[in-house]
Amino acid sequence: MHRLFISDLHLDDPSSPQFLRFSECLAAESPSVDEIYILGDLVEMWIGDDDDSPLAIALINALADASAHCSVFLMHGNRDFLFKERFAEHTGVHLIDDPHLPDPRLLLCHGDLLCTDDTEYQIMRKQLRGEQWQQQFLAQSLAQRRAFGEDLRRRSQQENANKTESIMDANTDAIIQLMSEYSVPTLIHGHTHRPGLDTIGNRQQRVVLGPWERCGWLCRQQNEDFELQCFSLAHRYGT
Ligand SMILES: [Mn+2]
Repeated sequence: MHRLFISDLHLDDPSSPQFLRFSECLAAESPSVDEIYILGDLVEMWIGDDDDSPLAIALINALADASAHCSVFLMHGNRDFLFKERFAEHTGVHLIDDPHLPDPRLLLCHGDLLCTDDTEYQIMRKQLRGEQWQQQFLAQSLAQRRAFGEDLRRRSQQENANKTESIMDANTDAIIQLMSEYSVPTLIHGHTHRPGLDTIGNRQQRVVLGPWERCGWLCRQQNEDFELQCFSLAHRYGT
C-alpha cells in the first residue's frame, strides 16, 4: 500500500507557488500511489460548491486529473468544511468523515477536534458545522459569503494572536483518548502547524503534517512505514 497524506495547504491563489507545487505533486504522484488523502484546510476558505472563482476552477481541474489515476480522499478542515457532494462529483474525490479509518491500523483526523483547550474555538466549530447555520449561509449570494469568509478569517487571526501557543495545540489527553478509542498504532493529523513524527510509548506513533508555508509537507506511507517529508515550494515538484 502506497499512500500520501497532505493538509493545511491553505490555497488561495491559483498562480501561487503553493498551488503550482500542489498541482505538480498530484500530477507526479497520482500515477504511482494507490491513494492520496487531503486532511483538511486544502484551501484558505471554501464558500460553497457553486464558487466560480479562478481558484475553484483550477482546483477542480487538478483534482479531477489526479482522481483519474488514483483514489483521492478529502476531509474537511476548519477552513473548508463546506466542500459538499457537488464538489466531490465534479472532481471525483471521496469526502471522508473526521475521524476516518482507512484500515484498522491507521486513524486520520484534521486535528482541530484535538485542540480541546481552546473552548472558544470548539463552541464556534459546533455552530458552523450545524445544519441550520450552513443552510442559512449557503442561501446567501457568493459575494455575501465571500465577505463573511474574509471577516471570519480576520477575526480568527486577531483572536489567535491573543491565545497562547499551548491553547492552540493538540491536547495530549485528547490524543491518547482518541487513539485508544480506535486502538490504532498510527494517527495522522494536521491543523496545528507543528509538523513532526512522535513515537508514543513503544507501539504508537503520531504524524503531524505541516502547513505549506515555508516549504511543502507530505507524509508518505509505504506498507508499514510512514515518512514525513518536506520539499521546496520555490522549485518544480520532484526536481
Ligand atoms: Mn485547520
